[in-house]
Amino acid sequence: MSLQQFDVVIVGAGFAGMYLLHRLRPLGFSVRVVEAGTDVGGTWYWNRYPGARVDIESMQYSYQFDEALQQEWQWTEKYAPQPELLKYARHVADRFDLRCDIRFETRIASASYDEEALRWSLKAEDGSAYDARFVVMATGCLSKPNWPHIKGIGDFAGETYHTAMWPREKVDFTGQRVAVIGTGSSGIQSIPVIAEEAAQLTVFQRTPNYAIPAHNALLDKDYESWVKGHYTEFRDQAKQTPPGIYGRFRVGKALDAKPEERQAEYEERWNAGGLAFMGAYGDLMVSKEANDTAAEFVRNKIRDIVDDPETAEILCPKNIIGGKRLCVDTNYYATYNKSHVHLIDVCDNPIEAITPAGIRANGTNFEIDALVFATGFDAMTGALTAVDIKGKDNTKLGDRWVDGPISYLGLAISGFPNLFTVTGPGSPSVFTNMIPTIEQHVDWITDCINWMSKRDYTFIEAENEAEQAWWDHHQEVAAVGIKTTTESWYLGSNVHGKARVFMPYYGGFPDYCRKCEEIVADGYAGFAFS
Ligand code: N01
Repeated sequence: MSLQQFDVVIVGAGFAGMYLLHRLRPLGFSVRVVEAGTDVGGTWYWNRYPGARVDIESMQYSYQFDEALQQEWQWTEKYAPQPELLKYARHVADRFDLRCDIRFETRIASASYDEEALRWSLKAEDGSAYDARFVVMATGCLSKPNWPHIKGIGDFAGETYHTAMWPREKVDFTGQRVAVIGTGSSGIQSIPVIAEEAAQLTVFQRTPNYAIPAHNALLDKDYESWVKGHYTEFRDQAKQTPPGIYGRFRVGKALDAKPEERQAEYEERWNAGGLAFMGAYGDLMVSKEANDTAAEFVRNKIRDIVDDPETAEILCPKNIIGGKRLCVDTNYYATYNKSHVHLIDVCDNPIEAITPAGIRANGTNFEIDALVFATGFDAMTGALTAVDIKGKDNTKLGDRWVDGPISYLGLAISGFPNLFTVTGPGSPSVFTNMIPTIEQHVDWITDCINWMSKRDYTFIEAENEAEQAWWDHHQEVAAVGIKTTTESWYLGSNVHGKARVFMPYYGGFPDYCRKCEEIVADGYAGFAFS
């Protein structure tokens, strides 16, 4: 196959890749997006498991770069389900005529930087090759599935599924004995739906999780009209909050409130539902004692919902609330009241083996017909190091990051010139509403490439010192409070053998944006150009 040359090659056609293409093309750059899937949508293309839906309210989980787009699109539910999110991505691709510059069903295998030509050479698994001045990795934070380290993982003789690689056609579990391993967001969303079909459902839980009810419903038309009438203020206010989400965040301390006030506050937030529960007080992620008040509130809810006290106790998390990503559920805990749903605690005694007939755990053989891995992702770095990226001096990104990632603002990595990452490690990314965060990164990257082009610069590289200073700051911010006291995918501790380093930036979206703006105002301080 012949080599194709572009100004910019973008890897991934999710929300980041699509918006990058839309921004770069009218500026006169030749652009090619290369995507492994058969369609746009990224996360919402791959994650089709039963019950998959967004945990940010739909009215906020959308692009804001085009007023007509945000006015015309109509969500049907408070929290959009995966098929509707995919429909939205497809609508954007059609509306802005993006598909003609996207090559689908093509997985990039390697990217190497030519220090003489100051260009990247990319090769795909299908043999196609691309040459580009710039590469933008728009590969997502949660896109490389994590397969657990369990003996006999490939031995099961029945159908095996991973929530992050769900088949495109409907999977029918009717009459089947199904096992689910994993109780993170994907497990918590899929378990109640699988339980509706399966004859028997056995859930293997290593760490119990906190889930706040979604109270999902059809989208309130009056609310939709109000938001659409005030979109600018609505979006602006969202950007002033740490997670970039419109909502009520209290700065007061849980420990200063009287117990009955606290209870009322938590109750109100539980009844409203969703991630805003953690906005109840400003010290919940700072003080373990404060956190305990919210954690115990949720544990008591679990004890109220689940009929069998023993099962309820197994479901009650012992770690802090908000250490792992909070889950947003529909009927999760109540599902364990169904007589055909069983919970197996594998916290102290890990699953012994996967066998041809099923799962062996706690000395028992569980015979099943279908096995679902809801075991998450090699988050933040997995999709980047899965590509054999070689920068200056032929250094592999995987080697550079063997002790954990380091980057300048989650946007660029020293030693890897002319390569940008969208929502990379060191940026707020997964702590925020992802689409606005993606837009902020894409705007920054596009403006930077355009700025360089106007000055005839062909080389940009994050400087070592600036990168180290940012990373030190990022780690210092993470170390304040109690966030890092829980093992989680934020730290990479869910992946066997992965370095334990806190990856998303915890300083909040507003401060991060200010830092990005200051760097630009300072002539892209911390970057070298030629
Ligand atoms: O993955 P996870 P996820 N034996 O890593 C368990 C986003 N998301 O796909 O906690 C037994 O959270 C593991 O146990 P432990 C969201 O940001 C969003 O659910 O490591 N169990 C854990 O219970 C989310 O946080 C939505 O002890 C094993 C589970 O597998 C992120 O994606 C929906 C095991 C993995 O949970 C990841 O969520 C879905 C083993 N050997 C996802 N290995 C929305 O709502 C792993 N586990 C938008």
